[in-house]
Amino acid sequence: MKFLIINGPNINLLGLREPQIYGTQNYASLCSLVRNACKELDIECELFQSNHEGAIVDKIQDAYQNFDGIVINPAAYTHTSIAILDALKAVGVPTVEVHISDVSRREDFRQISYVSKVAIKTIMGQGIDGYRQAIEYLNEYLSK
Ligand code: CA2
Repeated sequence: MKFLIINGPNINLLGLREPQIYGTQNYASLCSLVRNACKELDIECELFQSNHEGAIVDKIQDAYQNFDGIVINPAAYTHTSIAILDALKAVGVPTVEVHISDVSRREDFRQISYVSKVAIKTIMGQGIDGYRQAIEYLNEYLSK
């Protein structure tokens, strides 16, 4: 099995500021956690981070017939991007949405998620461990 892990804008700066919201771990730690979680389940993985909406759309399109599942934290694009939603719908690859913080308890402008409309599950407020939970959920979903 092969998973694509996508992170959106500014996730590469994790750990730099706002530790009360996003924790103290940096992006390198997030990548290690993801690699270890996949290794434990014998899943191949590719990590992709971009600050550009179109680059994320391109990567989702590349996932067509190349990946069994997608874990995505679209970051701020969660709340704005119909293009990312449409790309996920177009490729039809089972997708789990992750948010490090509990967006449901934050500002009004974070209350809409376009990706939630296609995601088989959304995990939020679990810190970076949410990525492990997403990988485990996707693995169980695809193993059924
Ligand atoms: O909680 C999440 O995972 C978010 O997707 C993170 C996004 C935010 O726009 C979403 O509403 C929720 C922001 C990610 C990066 O934010 C940083 C903030 C300070 C320092 C470094 C990164």
